[in-house]
Amino acid sequence: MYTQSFSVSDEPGKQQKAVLSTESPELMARFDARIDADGRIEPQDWMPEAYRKTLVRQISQHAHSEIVGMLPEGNWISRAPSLKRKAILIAKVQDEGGHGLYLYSAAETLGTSRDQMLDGLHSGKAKYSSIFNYPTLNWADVGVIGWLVDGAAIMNQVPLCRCSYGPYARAMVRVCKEESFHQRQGYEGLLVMMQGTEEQKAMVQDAVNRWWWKCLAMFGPPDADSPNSAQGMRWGIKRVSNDDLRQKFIDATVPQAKVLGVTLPDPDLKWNEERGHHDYGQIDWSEFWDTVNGNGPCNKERLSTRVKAHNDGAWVREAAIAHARKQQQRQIKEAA
Ligand code: BYC
Repeated sequence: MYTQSFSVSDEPGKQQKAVLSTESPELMARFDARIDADGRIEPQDWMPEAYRKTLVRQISQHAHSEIVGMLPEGNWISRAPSLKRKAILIAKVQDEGGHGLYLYSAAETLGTSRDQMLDGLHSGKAKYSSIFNYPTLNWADVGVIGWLVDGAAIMNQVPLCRCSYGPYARAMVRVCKEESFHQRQGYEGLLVMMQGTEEQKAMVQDAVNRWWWKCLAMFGPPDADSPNSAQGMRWGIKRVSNDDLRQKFIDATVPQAKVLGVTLPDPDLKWNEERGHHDYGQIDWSEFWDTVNGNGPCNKERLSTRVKAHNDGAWVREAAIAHARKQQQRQIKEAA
């Protein structure tokens, strides 16, 4: 199966059982008690190997999503319609790079090096969010990514601020503050376009039509088909299930679409008084899995751009290491 390079075994329960059997019952009991009391696990604390692996899998995937997520919007920096929009977009794309760095650092506290994680991404073994494998065709896509993609990301990420693993939870607090600015700048950009010409309004509607369903799929497979959810929730890594987050996102977005003056492309979308939620239509899961498995419209392009950027940046990494070595030698000399 195509999977994360650092995920637990593909054979359900196998690796976990093997590892747990070698782990001390007292340590395990102390860990479980801390989780049950809604306490935090820190890098120096003992943790079961499967918990560590699950975190590395999720945090590294999250970090990869942030840095691959810079690409679809980065394409528009040189074509932004005004200096103001260009400055906002540069700041946003730069923030995403920063989010990737916080997250790689959080994953490093679990004993996996950044080089290992990047090898996983560049070799195509590690996953990143499906959403970044679709093209950005017009300027309204930048607004819609801010409004819907960042909006979905916030919905998913706010509960992660309460994740049981301290470094991940703390990184998410800062990420969420910045994501909230990203979401607002997108929505504001779209509000301006919707007060413009008929052509501008049509661009916004077209972008909404193309991104809506992909954003719903971003939350991951339905709970019944989500192999990692039960354990992730037991460990306090995930706090809200994929389907519940998806529903919260839909309920929050429908009134925003109304204010904006766009239609969400789902004839089955309607308020259900009994459930107190919106009903919605069928998500195309086979298209989602094709994309996750490397066959979406832009997977190859995204990966080759990332690999090229990494290779082109080799001299910067070498120079930084040489500089750090020089400084260290100087400090040793001064201390002698
Ligand atoms: N895309 O058992 P499940 C951003 C995988 S970036 C690809 O439900 P889990 C932004 C899943 O990994 C936002 N793969 O898994 C940046 C698993 O495969 P593996 C990124 C997906 O972990 C720039 C398999 O499907 N956010 O905000 O319990 C500009 C079964 O799924 C996806 C995060 O990464 C997907 N959409 O739940 C703008 C949040 N969905 O790993 C915006 C952190 C599922 O077993 N991650 N898969 O091989 C999470 O919250 C959880 O990992 C997920 C999945 C909800 C995504």
